[in-house]
Amino acid sequence: MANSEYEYVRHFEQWDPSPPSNWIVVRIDGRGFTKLCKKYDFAKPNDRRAIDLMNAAAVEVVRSFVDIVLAYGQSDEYSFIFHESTTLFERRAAKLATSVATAFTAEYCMQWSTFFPDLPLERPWPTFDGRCVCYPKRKILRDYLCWRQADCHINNLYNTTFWNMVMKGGMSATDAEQALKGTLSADKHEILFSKFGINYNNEPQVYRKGTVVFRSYDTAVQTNDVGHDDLAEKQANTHSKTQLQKELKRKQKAIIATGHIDIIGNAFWDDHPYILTGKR
Ligand code: DGT
Ligand code: MG
Ligand code: MG
Ligand code: MG
Ligand code: MG
Repeated sequence: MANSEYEYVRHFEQWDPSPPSNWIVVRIDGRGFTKLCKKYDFAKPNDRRAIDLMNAAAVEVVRSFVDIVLAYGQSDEYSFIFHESTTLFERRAAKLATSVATAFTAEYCMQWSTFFPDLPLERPWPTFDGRCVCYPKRKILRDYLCWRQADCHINNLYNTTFWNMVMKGGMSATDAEQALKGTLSADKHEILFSKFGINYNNEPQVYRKGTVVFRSYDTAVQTNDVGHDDLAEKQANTHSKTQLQKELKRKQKAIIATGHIDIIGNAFWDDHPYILTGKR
């Protein structure tokens, strides 16, 4: 088709592909959630309804983007890991980040009433920003996830101690903040135990570890999941389907699992080697 005289404006657009063979992390984060949590009176330091809503939205995002191999969330943020070989949107950073952030925002708002049945969502709607970061090696991607989970731990230990000092200990926020200044992890454990009888290590895993979302190919689960029609179709199509189509179908059939698991150590990765290798 002939170009119009206006066509040249296209050249002003930025082409922003993520470099090849990099793991692409899209991290979304709630906009102004400090205010939002106050407005809707979220429980402190953790509101289980809010966390469950974040996780429900993340599960749907993982379901709808088959190239996401794992997601990790805590507080008002979620990191979605796209496989290093993804070709989605020609790996364009803005397209990936905006598509994930808007899908997450839509899910979060749609499912709000399920988790907050007595609290109608008013304007301003919760929204999430999104950014892409590329990691050229599995080791660096693992370190990225360690960073986010360590952040979850550090913040949760601080917030748990702080809010116990304020709500149970009757301290003012300023005094509690002052008292916690310069304290180490062990000091906070000690305050929680000696003053409030709380063993921090017994606090719910969901608060201490955050949430991991991934595809599970547990054979027992899968067998139940695959109906007879599907099996017949599978057999009939085995030879005509390309490897890629089969792989896609397999991913679509997988169970989207969530867990409040340690991802800093090796155990989780050793148990689920296919997540980063793609091999099963
Ligand atoms: P931003 O991201 O720059 O727009 O600013 P914020 O306000 O979203 O701040 P951010 O993302 O650094 O920190 C998350 C805020 O959300 C922080 O103030 C703690 C709050 N928050 C997250 N989850 C909970 C919860 O379960 N309960 C309560 N009370 N607050 C929470
Ligand atoms: Mg922020
Ligand atoms: Mg935020
Ligand atoms: Mg945040
Ligand atoms: Mg279009």
